[in-house]
Amino acid sequence: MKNKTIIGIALLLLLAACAKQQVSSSETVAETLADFTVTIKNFKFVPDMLTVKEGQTIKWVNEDDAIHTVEANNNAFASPELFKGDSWTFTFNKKGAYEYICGIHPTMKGKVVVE
Ligand SMILES: [Cu+2]
Repeated sequence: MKNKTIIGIALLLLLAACAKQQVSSSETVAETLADFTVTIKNFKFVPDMLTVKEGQTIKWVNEDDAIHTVEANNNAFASPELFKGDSWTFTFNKKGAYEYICGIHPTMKGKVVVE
């Protein structure tokens, strides 16, 4: 009886591990769908200026030890806090010019133009 319980727990753990793996692999798929990548490094957005087409997606990746965010001056988008290695994507469905900053370090600036 006790052995069966242990096997049951082991199976549950295995299932949980599989479920977790599936989530991370779908995240990988989502990441590869980004049209452009902006690297956040040394308190700078690189590149700090991008021109994209309507419907295209940009991925921001934080490579700094510091926490950063990506926040549009016109409130069109705002990322959560990005820790080292975190990434965040946003799809631009509306034409226009979007200036953005890091909400934690407002001297960090970037711009996206959507054509
Ligand atoms: Cu920052």
